[in-house]
Amino acid sequence: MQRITITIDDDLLAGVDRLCERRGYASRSEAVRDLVRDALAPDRAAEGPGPCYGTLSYVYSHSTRDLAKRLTGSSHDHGVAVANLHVHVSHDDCLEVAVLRGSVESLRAYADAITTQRGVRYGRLHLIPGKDHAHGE
Ligand code: NI
Repeated sequence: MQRITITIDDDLLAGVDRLCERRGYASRSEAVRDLVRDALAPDRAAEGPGPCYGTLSYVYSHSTRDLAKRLTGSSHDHGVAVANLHVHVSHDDCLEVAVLRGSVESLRAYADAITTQRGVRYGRLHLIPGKDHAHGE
């Protein structure tokens, strides 16, 4: 562990303190470490050897014509989705969370194929470095 000193304006620091309060971080340092980890995760996933993991979450309207069928088709074509969670959130909308495994490029391509479909909203890909353990960082 190294100690660094950073300069931060009052508003931003107030935001950090609110984040600590809301999420229950024991210290500002822990909050900042998590923010940096989050920011670096896509780069580290891309740099690391072997496959990475990710989650793709999105909401879609199952009443959009053939959308569910097309989404399932994309899953089969890309072969990166290893698990899926489906929740009916309202009469029209479904929330889907797919756990993905593969190269960063294949995960991004899959996410693009899904989230650009008409009727898909709030698509968000979260890349997670595959190889190294985050414990004790
Ligand atoms: Ni549903």
